[in-house]
Formats: sequence, C-alpha cells, structure tokens
Amino acid sequence: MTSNLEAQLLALRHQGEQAIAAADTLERLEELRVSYLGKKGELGALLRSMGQLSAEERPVIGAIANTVKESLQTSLDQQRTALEAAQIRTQLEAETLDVTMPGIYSPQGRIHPLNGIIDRALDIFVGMGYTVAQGPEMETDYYNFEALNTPPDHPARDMQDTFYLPDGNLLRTHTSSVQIRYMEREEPPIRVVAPGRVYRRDNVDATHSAVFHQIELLAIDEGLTFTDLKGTIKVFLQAIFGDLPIRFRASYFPFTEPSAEVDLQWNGRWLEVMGCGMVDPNVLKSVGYDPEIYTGFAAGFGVERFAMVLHQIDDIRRLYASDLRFLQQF
Ligand code: 2U9
Repeated sequence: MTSNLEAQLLALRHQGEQAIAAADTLERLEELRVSYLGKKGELGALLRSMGQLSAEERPVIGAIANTVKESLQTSLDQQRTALEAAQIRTQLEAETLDVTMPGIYSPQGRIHPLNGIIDRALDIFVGMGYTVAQGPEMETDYYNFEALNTPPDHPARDMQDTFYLPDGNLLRTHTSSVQIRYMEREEPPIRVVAPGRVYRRDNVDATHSAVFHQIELLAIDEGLTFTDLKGTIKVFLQAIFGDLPIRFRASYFPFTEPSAEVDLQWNGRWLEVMGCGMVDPNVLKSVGYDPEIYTGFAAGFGVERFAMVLHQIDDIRRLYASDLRFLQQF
C-alpha cells in the first residue's frame, strides 16, 4: 500500500513538473496549479486515500506528500516568474520608441500685437503706482461727454461721429468715462490707467477703424503740474520706443486745459503718438473734487497706432483680420 501511494505521488510530481515546464501562458499555469494543488486537485485526491494507511505508514507518506507539494509549488513559482519576465520582454520589444520618427507639429499660440502693447503699457504704469480700471462699453451721455466738459454743440457729440443706441445711450468714444466713474468711487490721490475698446463713427480705411483700443491715464493730487505730466509721458514713451526725442505741441481737448499733442521722432520724422493735458477744473467739479485743492493730468493714446508704428504695419485692418500668416510674425 505504502509503496503504491509513494509511487503515485512521485509519478504525480514527475508528470506535474513536466506539464509546468511546458506551460507557455500564465493562464495555463493557473489551470495546472488548480488541477494539481487545488482543493479538488490530484494531490488532494491521493492524500484523501491516506485514510487506508496504517498509523506507521501515514507519517512517512505524509512527509513524501509534503515534499511533492513543495516541489510542485516551487516549479509553479519559477515558471510564473519566467513567464512574467518573458511577457514584459515581449511588451518592451513591441513598444520600442523610434527616436528617428518625425515629430508631430503643434502650432504655438502667440500674444496678439495689440494685447502685447496693452500688456507692456499697463506694466509700465503699474510700475509707476497706477491702478488698472475698466468700465462699460455702452455709456450714458453724462459719463462719455457731459462730465468731461464736452459741450452739447461739440462735434464729437454729433450723430455723424458717435454711435447712439435707440434708448439714448451710446458706445463710448474714449475710456475717459471709466476714469469719471473711478473718481466718483475713490478720493484723491488718484493714479488710474484705463485700457479698452472704444467706438467712433468713422469710415474704415487703412488708418481708421470704427472700433479701436485706447489707453488713458489719469493722476489727481495736490500740487500736480504740467512738469509731472511731461516726466510721466517721457518715462512711458522711452520704455516703449527707446530713448528718442519727444516734443509737446499745444493743442485742444474739452477735458484738459492746457492740452498738448506729443510727437515722437521716429526714423527721422515727427510722429504724433499721444494727447495729454491738465485736467480741466470743470471735470474735477463734476465728480465733486475741489479744483482749488486738487490738480491733475491726463493722457491718452491709440493702441493700434502704437502697434503700427512699432511693427511697421501699413493697414490697421490687418490687426483685425485674424490672418495667421500676418500674426505669426510677432
Ligand atoms: C479724465 C480727464 C481727462 C484723457 C486724454 C487725450 C488727451 C487724447 C487721444 C489720443 C489718440 C485718443 O486714441 S486717441 O484717439 N486721447 O488725446 N486723452 S487727454 O483725458 C482725460 C481722461 C479722463 C477724467
């Protein structure tokens, strides 16, 4: 009986080890583990027949059964390790990276030239202590004209020059209305810069657009003078265009007195780049500031004009055409 069971156990080990060595997938290996060592497996079946053995035989056969179980388990473990390694090897071979393959081109976004100028200008003014303010593009007559000392018969108020809405409101013609609103909310000292889209009823051509962008700055304080204005503008224009000659030429705006136009010598020619002036006392009165205590200066420029000068752009409409062949140059 003993030798019969012993022979069966040894035969099982031999057969099992051959089958395990031949297993070529992890699934097959798992099937073999179940069929040899599983609860209803072959080793279990042999062990159940140990009940027929005598008390002396049982430990001997038990010990043999244990070594058979251990060596089958060892074979299963080794084969599993080998199969897993082979699987990783195959995967790595299939996934090798061909570093000579051409790359996939993804076009890179760029800052639009108008936004580039706006970013640079705001950085410079923020560096001088200014706060950036924004406001509505649809305005009332009061904020766009009346509070800015613009008389009812001024040509800017004409139907020919401004877009009016059926309710009597209008599309702002400058960002000065933002500064009026800001002054109403705040108290002096004021340092504010207002970038934004503005509207004029112009015929569109190479240098005119019905919608364009402006940046205006405003400073209100005790004792501000025209020299403060000149210094601020010089610092700003130098930062944008470099150290070029500038000149101030007397001009007129309803909201500033005195007023001036600023010219920049660019490639040997004088170019008009900004307007400016000391804030008219009537504007200060309209927001409740005492012009006997406070004075202020203001200036404004068109972003499109700056972009055209800096980048030698010959037609304002190119800035709105979204043509990548044009935009990719910046
Ligand atoms: C307040 C008071 C005064 C802003 C100013 C200009 C002169 C000016 C133009 C330049 C070209 C507009 O883009 S453009 O067409 N701007 O010449 N702007 S002074 O004066 C202000 C602003 C706000 C409360």
